[in-house]
Amino acid sequence: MIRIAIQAKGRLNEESVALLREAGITIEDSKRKLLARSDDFPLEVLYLRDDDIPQAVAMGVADLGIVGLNEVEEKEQEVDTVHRLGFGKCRLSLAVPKADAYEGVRSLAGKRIATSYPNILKRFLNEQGVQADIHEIAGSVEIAPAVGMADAIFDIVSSGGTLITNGLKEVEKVIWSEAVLVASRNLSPEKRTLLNQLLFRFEAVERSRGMKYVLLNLPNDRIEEAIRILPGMKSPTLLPLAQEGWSSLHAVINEKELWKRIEQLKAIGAEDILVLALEKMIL
Ligand code: PRT
Ligand code: ZN
Repeated sequence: MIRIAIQAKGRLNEESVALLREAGITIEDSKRKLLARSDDFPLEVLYLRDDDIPQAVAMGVADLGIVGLNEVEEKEQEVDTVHRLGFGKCRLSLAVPKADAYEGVRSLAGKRIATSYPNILKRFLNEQGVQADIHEIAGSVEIAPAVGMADAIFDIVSSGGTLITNGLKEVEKVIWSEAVLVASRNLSPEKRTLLNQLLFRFEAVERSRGMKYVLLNLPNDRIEEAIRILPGMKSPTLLPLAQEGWSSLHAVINEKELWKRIEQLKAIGAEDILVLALEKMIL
């Protein structure tokens, strides 16, 4: 049995649950419970606030955790970051009021900076050799300058819309974050095996994201060209059709290039093109 801590509610909750589900791990629907068991994998889910996940994993209260890299870096707990999960992407940035002059990090010397991430900010300012007054606040950081609580802020930015709404401009992008899988450093061999099984499943899910399975028929003398249109494939599958001189070709294509490739394939004589959703890619 392995225990994974995920965010109880908030931005990472839904995608964390979805990732487990796509990896074939369903969890009893128990919004009110702190701990829930999976029926189809020896796994328990512990629902926590994201701030508490790094420590829970470091202490061994949970074996694994899904949490923003920003929290891992801030909490400075002894955990291993074993996999980047590709969702919850954001950055931690410094921002100042729009009208303020800004000429590099030195402009922040002696200023008061409001943040919920004092440790990351402290490390950054030390690296830059800049002394400033770090003012830790738990939330609504972006209003601090307008109410006279700070001269600058250091906070999470995603689209940048919140900064604009609050009359601020982003002046330094300090770290990039996304949801990561963290693991305790003292996993038993049994738990390490379960972690490896989980990672194998997560990777299969990630690989299939944005990919489509394409089947088409084409004349045999066009096969070479078709293979050139489908780069990156080790070797597409070819099956002879009952109709003399024709074959069926199966390939995996990234959704982003799907239409371009299909037009090229049509141009060389491909017919009866089927595009199917791809569930999992296991290599
Ligand atoms: O209750 P709990 O403590 O668990 O949740 P929380 O309120 O501390 O965190 P939550 O759910 O807001 O965010 C969880 C994690 O999501 C963060 O730690 C980040 O890793 C990640 N994440 C990704 C974000 C954002 N994007 C994001 N945009 N977290 C917060 N924001 C905020 C940002 O601070 C800004 O105020 O959303 C606002 C909108 O951002 P813009 O730039 O798109 O306007
Ligand atoms: Zn939090």
